[in-house]
Formats: sequence, C-alpha cells, structure tokens
Amino acid sequence: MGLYLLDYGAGNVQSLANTLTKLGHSFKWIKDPADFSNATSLIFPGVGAFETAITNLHSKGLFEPLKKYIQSGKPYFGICVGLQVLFESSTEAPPSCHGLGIVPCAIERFFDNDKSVPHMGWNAADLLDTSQDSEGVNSSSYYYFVHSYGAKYSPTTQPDAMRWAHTTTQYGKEIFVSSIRRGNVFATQFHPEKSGAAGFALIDEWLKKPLSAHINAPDAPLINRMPLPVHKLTKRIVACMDVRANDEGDLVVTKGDQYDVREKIDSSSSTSVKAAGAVRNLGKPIALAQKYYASGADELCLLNITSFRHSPLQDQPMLAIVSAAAQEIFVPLTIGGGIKDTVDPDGTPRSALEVASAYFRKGADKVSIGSEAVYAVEKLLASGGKKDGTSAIETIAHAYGKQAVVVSIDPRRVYVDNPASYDGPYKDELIIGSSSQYALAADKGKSWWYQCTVSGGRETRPLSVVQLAKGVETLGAGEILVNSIDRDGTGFGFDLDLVKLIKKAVKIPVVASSGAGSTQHFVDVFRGTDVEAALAAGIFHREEVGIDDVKMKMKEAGVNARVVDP
Ligand code: 1PR
Repeated sequence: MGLYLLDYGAGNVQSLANTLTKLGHSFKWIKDPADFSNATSLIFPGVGAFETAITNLHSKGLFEPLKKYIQSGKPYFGICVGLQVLFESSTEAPPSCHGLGIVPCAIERFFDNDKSVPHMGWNAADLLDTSQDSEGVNSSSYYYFVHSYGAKYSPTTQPDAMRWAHTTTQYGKEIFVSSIRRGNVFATQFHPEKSGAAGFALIDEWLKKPLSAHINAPDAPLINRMPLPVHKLTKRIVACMDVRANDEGDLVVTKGDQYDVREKIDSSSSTSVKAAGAVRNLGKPIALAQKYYASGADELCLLNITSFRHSPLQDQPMLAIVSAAAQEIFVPLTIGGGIKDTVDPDGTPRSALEVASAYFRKGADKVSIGSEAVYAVEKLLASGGKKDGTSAIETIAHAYGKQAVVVSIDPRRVYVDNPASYDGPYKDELIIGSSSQYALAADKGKSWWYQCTVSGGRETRPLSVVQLAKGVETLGAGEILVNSIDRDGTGFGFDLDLVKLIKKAVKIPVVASSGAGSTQHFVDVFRGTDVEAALAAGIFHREEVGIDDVKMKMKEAGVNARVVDP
C-alpha cells in the first residue's frame, strides 16, 4: 500500500524520485500489473514520445491496469507524457496508437512558424478558475516545460475536453492546456520535479492532500482566452561547469581562455609562475552546482572536457557527479562530453545510446553531443542527406525524445583576406566585420566564416556551423549550444553574429555561449538575437557577477527572467 511511481522505461524519472526523497516521502516503483492494486496514489512522470510511452505500457502489460486504476477513483498525478497518455491520441504517433482516452481530444504539435519547437524553458501556468483549489499551482511562479506537442486550449470546439483544463499557458500565439484536473486526476504538462521551489510546493501539496479532497475537484469554467501580445516564457540563464581531473587527479571545475585551461606564465607574480601550466581549479563540481541552483540558474550544464580521450563507460567519472548533483538540484541538468560509442576495458562495446542511458538513469535530463554530431553531419551530407538512424543523435532522440538531445558546437573563425574577390567555401555565410553591427573594434575590416571543430577544438573539420546546425536539426537534435572558441573566456561578450547565423538556420531552440563578461552582455544577446538561453562559466566561477545580478539586469531591460526568492 502507499505511493507508487510508474516508469515505462524511458526518460529521466530519477529526478522525481530524488524530489520525493528530498521532501521526505517514501514510494515504490510499479514493477508489474499486480502492483496497481497496492497503490493508494500513483505518479506517472514521463518525458519522451507518446508512441513510445503507449507501446511500452502495452508491452509491459500496464496499459489496461493503469486505465482501471484511474477509473477506480484513486489519486493519479501525471507529468508531461503522464498527462498526454490520458488523451485519445497524438499527432506525434500513427492513428493506430491510442491513448487511454480519458480526456476526449487529441494532442497536437506546436506550430513552428512563429517560434522554436520544442517549447523549452520556464513559463507561467494561469489558473482558469481562481476561486477553486489551485492544486498548488501559483500563477505568479514559473514552471519548467519541455515538449513539442500539447493539448491546444479550444473551449468552443472541444468543450467536453476543456472542462478538464485547470491552467493554460501561452507559447508564441498558441494557448495550450498546461494542467488538467477532474475528480481523482491531476496532471501537468510542465515538470514540477524540475521547477525548483515552485515545483516542490506543488508536489508536496498533492501528496499531503487527503483522499476526499482529491476527488472533489469541480469542472473548469470554459473561458475564451485570447493570446496576449507576448508569451511569458522566460529567457534562460545556464551555468556551465567544464570538469576535468587536475594534475593531482581530483575532479575540478576548470575554465579556459579560448579552450586552454592551463595557468599562463605571469612574470609579475611569483605564485603564478609556480602554478604556470597547471590545470586551473575554480572549485568542486557539486558545490558550485548547488550554489548556482540556489542563486537562480535556470539550467546547469556539466561538461567532461577530457572526453576526447578514451573514456569507457565504466570509468566515466561524471556518472558519480551527475548522480550526486541530481539529488540536490531541481532544475534541468545537461551532461556533455564523451557521448559516443566506447569500448569497456574487457572489450565490451557500449553504444552512445547506452552511455546516454547511464546518464539519464543517474538524473541527467539532456545529453550534449559535440564531436559525434560533426561526424554524423559529415556522414549525412556524404549520403546526400539520407538518414540511416545509427548516429548518436538519432538513436538517443528516438529513445528519449529530441528534447533530451543537445548538440554543442565548438566553432572557430576562419578569416578571409578579401571578401569581394573571395570565392572559397561558405561564401554565402561570410560575415563582413565592417558591416556587422555586432563586430568588435578589432573585427572591423575583417571578414570570416565559422568552421566546425572536434575534440574540444583540437581538430578542425571541413564543415561550416550552418551546415552543422541544419544537419543536426535534420537528425533530430532538440537544441543547439553555440560555443565560440574565439570568444571563450575573453569577457568580450557573446558572438552575436554567430548566434544570429545559427538561429536563422534552424527552428529548434538555441543557447548562446562563450564570452560573457558583464550583466549587460546577457541583455545584449537577448535584445540583439532571438536566442532562447545564454550560458556562461568564468564570470560566475570567478564571482564577478551572480546569476541573480544577471536576472535583475535582464528584468530592468525588459527581458523576461525567472527570479527566485533569496
Ligand atoms: O566532443 O561530445 O566529447 O564533447 C566535449 C564537450 O566538451 C563539448 O561540449 C566541448 O564544448 C567541451 N570542451 C572540450 N574542451 C573544452 C575546453 O575548454 N578545453 N569546453 C571544452 C568548452 C566551452 C563552454 C564554456 C563557455 C563559456 N567550453 O563550456 O563554458 O565557452 O565560457 P565563458 O563564459 O567563461 O566564456 P564531445
């Protein structure tokens, strides 16, 4: 008897388990159909694809028992895919794939003509009836969403289904149902387990509610909501930690200048002379991650920057770090470096999918793929654009959904002597420094294109960033992280030319990275481009500015940001 969690075998369910543990609630996992009769309340968390969820429920013999459990009137809390499976169908899946059919309408894809898809980040959830029990949803809080499909809010055409709606959320010009509630059923499209304190409050309230209160929820009123001029999705701030072993063998957060993480010789300082050549040590990964979470980071990113070496799955030092971080951090966690096919010391081959799965099981929400993405796009172009389903991007996106796959690109500028007479590669993508409104003084009079690299910038490849960005979108990546070797660690500000070039090439969300040197640089990147998020490292590690300072500056400049209470 008691609280049970349903894991259909995909996505990061560890985060919810960690949240419940942190809140002091014990739970069991549904292991077979018989467990449903022991459950007095049930949470079904999920990320990933509708079809995968339904297929797995059927193959594990859980589909009918789940339906019966819900129909029995016992409390059910669905999260993301756990909400979507309650609907009749999804345009993500073939018509033969039926949901539980409890809410009588279909899940549909967002339009991507006015916005990036997936809808990824922190958005508001507006209560339809503020006079009723809010179920712990606070309309002035932000919650973390990550999905390409949802239930469109349609009170005139789908009145029966919309009676289930509890909150709505706007993305672009579309309004969708962000949570539902009727009788014993409550479900959110957003991830409370990834929504920091706001999500904690919501989960805790649901768990503490007596059974009688769960089943007394009245139907929602049908309100004709008109889209607001702008949605409330916030611009995300990502804190990044480059992790590697230092010369003593300890895992530390380091930070390079243009990817060189070793101390420079400084003849004016005797200590620096001693330390010259040592790996810079800016702190411990877990301690820094906790600090950034507490100060309002919207996401955290941990990169294993020595992944270019042979890194068998068994020896991935980052697995323990991810596991420990996920127990303390309740915002999305991206892990990168070494997401590739590897071979264990005993000769056992491990696919990139297995490596990614190991990270998801430990609590990662997304994996970031660098070098392998470049090779995959090279292969895609060589085959005339034919996908073969074998790349790390394709296999991981297929199993966990595209929102779980970030591609991290490490481009470097290639200067071109005379743009007027230049007829070399990527002529169409040339940035003419003298005409770019974003060029630094040092760039004036120069022209360049952006070339892809692999192995942390150690090797350049005959591929432009635009080719890479378009290629990885075709292969199924859900987000692109745009680093810049030229700007990394310089504090000169983000390379807005680069970010704009990539943003124009794709429909998926883009994260700008490298070069942040002041709070104003974040405002510049959000004002100057349509990028969804900005990532920084050194400026936070050296405590030059806090994440809360960045958010305040953004708000002052009219850029929507999620500010957490101190
Ligand atoms: O190729 O899939 O194994 O992934 C390797 C990953 O490690 C890639 O994401 C690559 O960017 C990263 N990486 C490899 N070497 C380095 C290095 O610094 N020597 N770090 C490295 C890349 C860039 C950002 C940095 C921003 C912001 N670091 O992580 O955080 O530039 O810095 P700033 O705000 O201080 O300017 P694979």
